[in-house]
Amino acid sequence: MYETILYEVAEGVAVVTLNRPDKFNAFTEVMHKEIVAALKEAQKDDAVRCILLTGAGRAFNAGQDLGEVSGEDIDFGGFLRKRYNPMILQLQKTEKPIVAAVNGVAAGAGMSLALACDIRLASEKASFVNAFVSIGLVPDSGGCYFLPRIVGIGKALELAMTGEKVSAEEALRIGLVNKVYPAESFMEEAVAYAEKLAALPTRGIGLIKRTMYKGLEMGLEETLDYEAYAQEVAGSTADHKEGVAAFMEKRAPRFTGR
Ligand code: T3D
Repeated sequence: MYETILYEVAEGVAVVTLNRPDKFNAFTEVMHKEIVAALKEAQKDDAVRCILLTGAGRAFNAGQDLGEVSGEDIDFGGFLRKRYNPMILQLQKTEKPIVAAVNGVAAGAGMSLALACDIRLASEKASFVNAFVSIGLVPDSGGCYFLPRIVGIGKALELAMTGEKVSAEEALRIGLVNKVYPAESFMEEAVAYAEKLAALPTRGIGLIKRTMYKGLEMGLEETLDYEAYAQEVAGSTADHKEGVAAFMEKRAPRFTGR
């Protein structure tokens, strides 16, 4: 059904694999559209309670396919607004946890894509390259938004201005990724991590995601108010009732995502 990605659902997890391995999974117009479509499909499907985004072959994603644009006179603003921005906004709009399983290099907008996911898991073979500066460009696709929020402005400016490669080990040290796993068992570990998230209260997690990101933009009073609203919604879910019942009955909860 998709040309440039693979989409598979099992055990509550939709695995979206960027699938142009010979081009390091670089973005094309079709891939942008398909990622947005896959995220919408996962959002609608009650069987999906976590999304795992990864790359086929050696790379996670190398940003824009430069072969697709070289020699073209590009309207960069229009290009980004039409192709990249809707993808990044769709990641944010998806009220389910999105985990990036960074299997190899994430460069340019591929790095931005990983940054826009909620959690980043890295193979010990992964690396991050803010490659924009090497071709005279500015971090896009949310790179100027997420990178300083994740690693702090000092490190973000350093990575963006130098374009230097960050290893998985260094990425863990600076908080760019949440966990690093051995390359041999990486996908098993990443899927197991996603399955654990998928077994948690999905609506509550969706509300955590929305409220936390909103909190980045709001003052304390507004955030407190939004938390009160989000708690009203979370407090009315079956998973909240189940969580409390399980605690009182001293048993493990069985969350259904409702
Ligand atoms: O129009 C616009 O540009 C606006 C949009 C901007 C968004 C952006 O993402 S701008 C940034 C674009 N991306 C880059 O500049 C990264 C370019 N690639 C690299 O710097 C390096 O390839 C990597 C750091 C990603 C990996 O280096 P390395 O040494 O591990 O691998 P390699 O040998 O350079 O690449 C392996 C293959 O993937 C190679 O193909 P080949 O020679 O084996 O047939 C290479 O051409 C291909 N590849 C890697 N990146 C891209 C790519 N092909 C097309 N587009 C790419 N971005």
